Amino acid sequence: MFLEQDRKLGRNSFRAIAVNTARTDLMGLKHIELKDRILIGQTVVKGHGVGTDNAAGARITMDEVDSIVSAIDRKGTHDVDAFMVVAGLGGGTGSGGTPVLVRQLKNIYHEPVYVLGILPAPEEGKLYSFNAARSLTTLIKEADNTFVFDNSAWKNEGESIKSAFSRLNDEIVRRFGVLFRAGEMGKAGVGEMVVDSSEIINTLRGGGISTVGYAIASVTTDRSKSPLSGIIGGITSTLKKREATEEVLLGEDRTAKIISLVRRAMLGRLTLPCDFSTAERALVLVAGPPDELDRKGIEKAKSWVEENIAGVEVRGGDYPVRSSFVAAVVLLSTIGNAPRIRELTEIARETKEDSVRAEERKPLTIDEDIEPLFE
Ligand SMILES: Nc1nc2c(ncn2[C@@H]2O[C@H](COP(=O)(O)OP(=O)(O)O)[C@@H](O)[C@H]2O)c(=O)[nH]1
Ligand SMILES: [Mg+2]
Repeated sequence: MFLEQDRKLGRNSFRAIAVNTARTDLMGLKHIELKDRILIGQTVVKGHGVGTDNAAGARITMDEVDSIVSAIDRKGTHDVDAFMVVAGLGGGTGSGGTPVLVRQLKNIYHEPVYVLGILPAPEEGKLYSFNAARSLTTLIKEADNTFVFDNSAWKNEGESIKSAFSRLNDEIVRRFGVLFRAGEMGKAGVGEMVVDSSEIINTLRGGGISTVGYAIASVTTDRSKSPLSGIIGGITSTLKKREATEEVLLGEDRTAKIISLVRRAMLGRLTLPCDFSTAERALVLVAGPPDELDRKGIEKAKSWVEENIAGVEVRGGDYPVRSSFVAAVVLLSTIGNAPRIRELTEIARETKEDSVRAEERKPLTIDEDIEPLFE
């Protein structure tokens, strides 16, 4: 999805390979070349996937991690700012394989290794929650930081998780696309106070779990205009027009507009809903047409964020882009508390107890010395 956005923008911000134990999962990809799709575990599961067995996912990834790393190396790694492993954490391959790959990448490269981990919705079953809890526990130890996106917080009531994927993916790309590209922009130094990739890296250096807030506002009063694709709008422009133009910027005080937008980003739905007052560090990013990127507004918004999180380190800057929208992205790093993570831990504990009980349960046997009539 990040590659799709790259293509639409005529950029080359991301390089990616895809890894899975299931051939069908790899076949469905549209933006990754065939040679960059790595099927692992062929001798074990014959391209059928590991199902929900994340221990098998981990084992297979361990056995074949060298071929994954060579595929990454072939894409060119000399100029990357960071590595990002993107995976759903509820299944088998992503859940088990991600921590393994992260560890290997950290052993080989100097650049930070991050994860974008997607939490399953409860309707996917307890086993998915169990897998996600185990994977996250391991990731917190292995990765430099783990961004979390919670499917259950983003899917609509009554909507099936599968039918929601493309919309959810759009929400993911919209947020992380702006964040990661902003760091890249820093090198070109076009904005007044652009962020550099090192500032993103420093924001994330506490490790643990991080979450991202986002808000958007129109800069014109022309409500018929809805250019929601592009860097700010994501890929498929699923954002409702009403939602986008909810707050019309023009005519308001530019400083106040930026502050209210940043506030909206932080108080609105985060990729992982959580108590933001427990965040260690934050990064505030305001993207939009240069005329709208008010420096004082960004500084004041940063102060406001600083007052509202646990730590005192708040970095930030602007990201000038051609658009009729202004977007605020707030990265809240190393959070201390999220209800959904606690819920996952709880479900995982119950699932573990259930399976222990199942193992202890043995069917009745007579004496093992008495031979049956036939075997
Ligand atoms: N948001 C989002 N989540 C997805 C998508 N595909 C899979 N997931 C999530 O990732 C989980 C694992 O995917 P699955 O194919 O079962 O596992 P794996 O391929 O063995 O890692 C699913 O249960 C979903 O919660 C997607 O396109 N978008
Ligand atoms: Mg799969």
